[in-house]
Amino acid sequence: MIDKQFDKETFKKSVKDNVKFLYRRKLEEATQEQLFQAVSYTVKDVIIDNWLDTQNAYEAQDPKIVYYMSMEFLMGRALGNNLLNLGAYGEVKEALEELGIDINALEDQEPDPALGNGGLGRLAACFLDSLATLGYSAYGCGIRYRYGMFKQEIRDGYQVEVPDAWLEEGYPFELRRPEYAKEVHFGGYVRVEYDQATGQNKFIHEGYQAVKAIPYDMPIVGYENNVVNTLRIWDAAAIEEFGFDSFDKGDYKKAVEQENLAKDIVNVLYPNDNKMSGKELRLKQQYFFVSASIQAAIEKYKKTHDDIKKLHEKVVFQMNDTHPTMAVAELMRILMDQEGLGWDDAWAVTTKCVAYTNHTIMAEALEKWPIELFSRLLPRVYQIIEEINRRFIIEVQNKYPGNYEKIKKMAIIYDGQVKMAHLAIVAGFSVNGVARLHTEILKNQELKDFYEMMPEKFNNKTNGITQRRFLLHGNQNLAAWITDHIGPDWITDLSQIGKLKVYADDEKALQEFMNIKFQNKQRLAKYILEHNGVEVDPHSIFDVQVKRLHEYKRQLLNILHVIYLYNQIKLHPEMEFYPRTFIFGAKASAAYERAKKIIKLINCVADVVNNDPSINGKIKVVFIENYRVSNAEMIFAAADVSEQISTASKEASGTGNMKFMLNGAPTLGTMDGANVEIVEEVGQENAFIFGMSADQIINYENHGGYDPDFIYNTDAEIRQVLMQLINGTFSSDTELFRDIYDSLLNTKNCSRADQYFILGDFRSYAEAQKRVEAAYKDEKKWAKMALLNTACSGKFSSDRTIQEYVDDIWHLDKVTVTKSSEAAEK
Ligand code: HBZ
Repeated sequence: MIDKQFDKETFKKSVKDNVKFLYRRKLEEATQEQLFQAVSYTVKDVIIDNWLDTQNAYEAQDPKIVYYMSMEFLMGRALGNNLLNLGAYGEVKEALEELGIDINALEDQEPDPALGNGGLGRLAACFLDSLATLGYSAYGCGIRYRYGMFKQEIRDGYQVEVPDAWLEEGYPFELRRPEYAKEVHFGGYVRVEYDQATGQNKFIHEGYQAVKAIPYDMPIVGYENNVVNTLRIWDAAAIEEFGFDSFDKGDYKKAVEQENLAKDIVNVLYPNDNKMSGKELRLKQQYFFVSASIQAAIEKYKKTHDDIKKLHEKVVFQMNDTHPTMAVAELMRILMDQEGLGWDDAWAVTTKCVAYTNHTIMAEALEKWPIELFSRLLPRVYQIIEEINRRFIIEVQNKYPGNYEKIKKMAIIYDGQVKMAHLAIVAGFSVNGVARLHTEILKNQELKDFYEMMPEKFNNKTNGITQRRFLLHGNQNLAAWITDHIGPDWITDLSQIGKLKVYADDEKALQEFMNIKFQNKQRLAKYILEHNGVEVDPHSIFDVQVKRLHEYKRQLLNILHVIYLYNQIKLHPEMEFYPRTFIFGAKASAAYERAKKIIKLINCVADVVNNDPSINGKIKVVFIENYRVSNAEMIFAAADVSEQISTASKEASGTGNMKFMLNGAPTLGTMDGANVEIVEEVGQENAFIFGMSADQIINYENHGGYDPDFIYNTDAEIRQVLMQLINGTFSSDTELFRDIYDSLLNTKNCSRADQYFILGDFRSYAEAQKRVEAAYKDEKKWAKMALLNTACSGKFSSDRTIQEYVDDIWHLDKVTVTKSSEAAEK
């Protein structure tokens, strides 16, 4: 059992003291924001003791460290999660009640640190939680964006992006560490000098612009194990503070330039999901955090180790997609230019230190940088990549003599571009996909040539999620119920949740399980009423699709099907129809016009359907504004149906699908990503699967033959739905949705009609939806299905995923942290 972290009375006193010293106020006078800050500081004090103990334990035990390099960490709120992981949530809740403070209201004060777009960033956050809980030494390495993911407002049905100034009030769970600042260099040129002494060339980078990288550390609290790891995110500052002496020296312009360069780099997260942004600033961001992180890692290593050639024994860099791939060249640069290793030694170390995770096969997401831009911004790094490429091409030639096709397809630099994935694969000792199907597609399609040449590197690591945030915190009633029935072990070992299977036919248990779901639906209904002004019936089926908006995720299929149902009900008012609430939540990338139009369409359909008295409220459509981690927790807990309807082969894994399953919502989905493994765990009979398979889709893509116009011409009901996009049914502006309509058919404007097979899968989807309705009507059957989804979700914990990364890729040492007597006395 964990040491007691909080004494209630001490805690209360500390909160009062903080209010006094921070704000010169009495508790009763403090605002909610001030209370949030004061409580958070009290919690941080306790965390800091554990943080120090963890550092001591790591110093004593010298474990291997993983550096999880990611442009994104979508952390969600910290206060509640930290309290839970400290094992202090209950006590603190009581202590706050005694002070007249409601812990939920306090938690709602916290901004969501939204330093990520979607799945990739949230995965990184789940991984950090699992690493700390399992007792592995890990750093998250990223960027402290001043503005994270934009806040989404819906005005007149349109998405409007509002800046997310998450740092405005001061973020209590971070620690500025200026003593660990690093310099990062951009631009300039490389001068080559022959070194008499060594007989080697020296490469000297000159004429560069320097930026200072200042780390901010956020604590990552393990679950009741005293471990506190670190998320280290870098802020940028000008090297020389802009000052009056700059005027004197006439360096005014230079000083301003430096200041601006620094400000720009960390200003904002690019809001793209699954799409590359070819902006110079993005490349700067990448190098900025990679260089600072690698410098810090090497510095730390050298404090206690002398042989840099053994770096890989203590350090591994995991690259979260290709965004940090510059780590390869940066590590080579430091090993050669600063540590004095020759190419072969540096390469031997680098290729044992870096590993790469691929998260997508979407062509538009694959990173390619023009060599002109790359070499101008990072001349030395580019030079190193050229040399890696030169040597790799020789290897390819040796393996496939005379086969120039191979070089064309596999080169790191080709057609005037640097291909980051190729660099990551060539240098990485491990290449992994994020679900079994995805990894198979990588091996057999996208990265086939690489797989054939180096099969030993390829492996699968099916994604996972942390049950501590998405059940223990997000669904506290269900969590308590589960613990009552099977004990608390599931919290750190989700495979234990399988013990719930014995309740699958226990009527009382099923009743209780569904009662909790109903309460969660009431909570969400209240939120919807407050935020959307729409009344929804918690007895209706809550059918939910929440995720980034992207054509491949097919929110359009969902809303077109809603239109189809609406038409059916209007045509046959007497037909039996179980009331349904279709809930959407999605941010669209700010520049993704069609995605934004789909949001407008959903809202226009909602307007018409929700206000048509003739359908008796049988269908409601709700678009939840500003979908993010904090409201996601509540949404998963309240969902009946989990919409996972991507075009097969396109969704690498999905992780929302796992969060719904954990919370007892069966999947309505295609055989894509991790859905395949979800169905394998829960059984076909407890999911609603439809649509073309990945093989069929890939086959169509490779050979043509798919003709949406045929479906349009032969299926009158589908045709009616499409016509309604352009005949004024949902907007008096008949041209508003013309682009969406055109995208589905072979019109002159469209090169690939219905690229995501929406019409192709429509009937199959509608039929699966019918099965959902039939199953839901049978209350007992549904309850059993829902409970079995929770009970079979054991595989999808990020604890399992992380243990696989540790066993197969990272080979980390497990550490135990005991509380020091000094901290325990407090
Ligand atoms: O990574 C997602 C995949 O789409 C999803 O299937 C998977 O579950 C998840 C975790 O593995 N990918 C992303 O979220 N990708 C991005 O957000 C992204 C952001 C910027 C880019 C490219 C991709 O330049």
